Amino acid sequence: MLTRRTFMSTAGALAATPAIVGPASAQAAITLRSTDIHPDGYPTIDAVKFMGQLLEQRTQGRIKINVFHSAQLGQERDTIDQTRFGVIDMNRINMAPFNNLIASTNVPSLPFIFRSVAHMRKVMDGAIGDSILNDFTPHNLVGLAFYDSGSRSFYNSKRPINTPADMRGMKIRVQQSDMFVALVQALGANATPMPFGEVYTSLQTGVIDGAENNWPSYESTRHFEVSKFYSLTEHSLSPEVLVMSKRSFDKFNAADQALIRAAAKESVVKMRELWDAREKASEAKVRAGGAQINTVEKQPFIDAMKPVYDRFVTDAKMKDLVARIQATT
Ligand code: GTR
Repeated sequence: MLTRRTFMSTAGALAATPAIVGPASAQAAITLRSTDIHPDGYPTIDAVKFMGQLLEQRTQGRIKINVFHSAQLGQERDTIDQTRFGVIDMNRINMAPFNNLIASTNVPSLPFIFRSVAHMRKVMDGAIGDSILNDFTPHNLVGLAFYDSGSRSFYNSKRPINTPADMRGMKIRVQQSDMFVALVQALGANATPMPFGEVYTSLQTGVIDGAENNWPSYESTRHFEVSKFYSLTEHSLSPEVLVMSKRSFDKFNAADQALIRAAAKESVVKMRELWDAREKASEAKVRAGGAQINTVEKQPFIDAMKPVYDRFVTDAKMKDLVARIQATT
């Protein structure tokens, strides 16, 4: 829903004299509503705010973004349809909640697909990333940019995880993605898909034994207080994505659309600066807060998760994406 700040009397005047002032849509100030589940101050929030500042400057205040943080507009999966229908204009969300809807989004979420953060950035910034962004269009969404999400590792309240066998029988929360369910099942654990906002209480009450996430989310949610064993499996670098409702996007003329796309891409640079700093700060905070961190030998996890590729990388297009990612140096 675009919030138009044009006063009714002005709109009436514009409608009465279109030849002089031009089309009303080119004049009206617009505030885009953007959703995010993270709290204010999280890098994804500040990056979208930065994008909003760029747009505001470049349009003399005509286009702005209002970021609704802390899941004020709903948990991730619930916000997808609202964004598709144009109730929400923009959505900063992880790739995982799209996995069941858009096949190619599974690819960058796959376990151990990226060799490093640098590898992930190179792939997502290039032609492979662009082709995945384009796959949002048939779903009434415009893929604007990818943001970093670090690497996801398992944490739990029972014991340090050193090998897949240590996870056998554990109840692990995953995002609402069949691929993540399969990834956890491949380790012999029980996967419980659940919205992000329910994880703290579920850990606290023992509904689940653990979950998986990056340093900043493990810290900002305070999951480390109720799930102190954080084992550095670093099994997925599933990136964040910034999408816009196609309905909202189509209301802009081509010049404004280009400004929106450019500002989104520029916010990626800002986001990475914020992200790199936040990862370090979050790690320090959880260590100081009593989290027990251990590194793991990754090969047994890589081997155990191989069946996930067989099950999810099925069509020629996905096979090609995986091969191209692996060939990217
Ligand atoms: C975070 C990510 C969120 C969401 C969350 C989760 O790292 O930024 O978008 O995916 O993980 O686990 O639900």
